[in-house]
Amino acid sequence: MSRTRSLPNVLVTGTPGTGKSTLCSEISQISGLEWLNIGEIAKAGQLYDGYDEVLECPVIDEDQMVDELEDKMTDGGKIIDYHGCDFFPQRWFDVVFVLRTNNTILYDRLATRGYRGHKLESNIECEIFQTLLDEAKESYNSQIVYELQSNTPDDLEDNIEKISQWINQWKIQNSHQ
Ligand code: DAT
Repeated sequence: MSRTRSLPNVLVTGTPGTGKSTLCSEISQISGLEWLNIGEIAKAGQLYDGYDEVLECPVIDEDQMVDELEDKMTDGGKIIDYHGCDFFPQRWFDVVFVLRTNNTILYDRLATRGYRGHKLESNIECEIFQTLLDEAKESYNSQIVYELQSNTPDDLEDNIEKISQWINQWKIQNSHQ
């Protein structure tokens, strides 16, 4: 599938608060990949299918979201971030990065964001049980899934560097096609 793309498609996943949007925004500016923010796309198109009482957030209509993104993903050159990944077609992505954050740091970030009670606890449990890492490994070829620590500004810089290098390497390897 990637043979038809002149630029790769990158997925960044992880528990809410691990730094996905921060990282994607930076990568998008540096690499020229177009950042597709799933939360904003869902809101703009009202692509919802109910409400999650525990996580206190609307539930995305996964089939509608996949239909909405299909053509853009086929073109390549996209970076997507979302706190879930099992409903995206495997063929869409050339690489998957899973952000991981220390529980106490994540707790502070989510509390600052205004998360409380069940919502806060559920998200911390999601990180403790490495739910998104397991989901990514089950949904994609484990050879394209990379775990990245996302605790400090230094980690952010390292991750920007690693992903930029990965994109450059992909371009070199695919330039003959
Ligand atoms: P997400 O998109 O995964 O929900 P975010 O990008 O909104 O997360 O980041 C949550 C908060 O944490 C935000 O205030 C920015 C901060 N942050 C993100 N990555 C960080 C890092 N590596 N070091 C320190 N703070 C970080």
